[in-house]
Amino acid sequence: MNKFNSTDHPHKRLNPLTNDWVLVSPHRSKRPWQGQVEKAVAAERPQYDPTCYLCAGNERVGGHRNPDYKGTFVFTNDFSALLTDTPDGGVDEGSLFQAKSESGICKVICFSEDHSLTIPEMEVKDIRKVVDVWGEQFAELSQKEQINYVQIFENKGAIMGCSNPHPHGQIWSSSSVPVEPAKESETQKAYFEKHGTTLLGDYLNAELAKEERLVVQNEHFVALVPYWAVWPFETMIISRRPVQNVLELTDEEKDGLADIYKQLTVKYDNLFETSFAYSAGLHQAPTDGKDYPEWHLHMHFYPPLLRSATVKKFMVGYEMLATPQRDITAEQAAQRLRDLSDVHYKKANQ
Ligand code: H2U
Ligand code: ZN
Repeated sequence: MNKFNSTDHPHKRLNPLTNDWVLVSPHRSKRPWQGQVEKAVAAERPQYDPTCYLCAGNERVGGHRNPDYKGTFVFTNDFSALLTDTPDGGVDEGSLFQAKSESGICKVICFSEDHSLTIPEMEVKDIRKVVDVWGEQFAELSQKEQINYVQIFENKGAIMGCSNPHPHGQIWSSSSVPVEPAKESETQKAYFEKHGTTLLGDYLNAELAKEERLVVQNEHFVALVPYWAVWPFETMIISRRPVQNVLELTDEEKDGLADIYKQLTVKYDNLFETSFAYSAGLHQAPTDGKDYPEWHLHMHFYPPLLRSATVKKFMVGYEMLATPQRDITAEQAAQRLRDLSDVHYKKANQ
């Protein structure tokens, strides 16, 4: 047998942030594809939609009316998954029946009054306003005794379960640290204790030297396809300077975050010439008042599309029962994204 190489041979890769593995089957991306390849023809959206519950001046499902806002607008989710007045307690019936009370605050952030826009179509200066809202909300929520973790995220596109195309994101803040950030907290701590540097700082330096998986970058942030990516075009945005949370970002770094958010999502839209769906969000240190020098702020993007505007990757079968699996390698995905134009296709086609 010839020598192993990761562009031809099946292998598994470790995600050092979660200690999970992903199976990579690069030989399979050479197999013929006979499924459909379609462009999604999305109707142009108006700048104002009288039936949209996020547009300025409109009434929401819960009966509240949105103000006549310009730019960003934040409100408490009318159907919050977590509530502030949940009593302490739980279920403790041996090792098989365990439950713990959880409380928290959920908010919705409208990114713009313009119903027709999405992040890749917004101006960097307006995305910067979104970054500022993240900072304000993080500051406010993290000060609350009861809130020990703040999850900022964006669900984009109907196939990600997003209920409304109006540009918006959400914040769910909770009394305990949820599963994914809890895993990352442990791995980053162990790494920091061993090496005295952040896991993601060292990882970023290694990726900058290899140049195989980089997608876009600016002075303060780098977007790349992580070595251990699970979703076909999964990416991460990592700050060049290790910071624990958005509050530590300088003004220039906040501009940098807005800029790379746009750069990356323009590439995404250009990939299949469609408004590219994803779930994305920031991972930051817990907000329980302790210091977390090991925590390195980053943003994950988990997009489901695989082959066209309509063909998505399904996490089923082996993925559900055994281990997530991908065909196209992280390196191939990064190369495809990198090679795309940095001008949004709608602008280019005008
Ligand atoms: P998506 O980001 O997944 O589309 O969710 C939108 C949120 O908006 C969802 O959590 C909330 C829903 O509870 N919402 C309101 O708070 N008020 C409304 O009038 C409708 C939707
Ligand atoms: Zn709207």
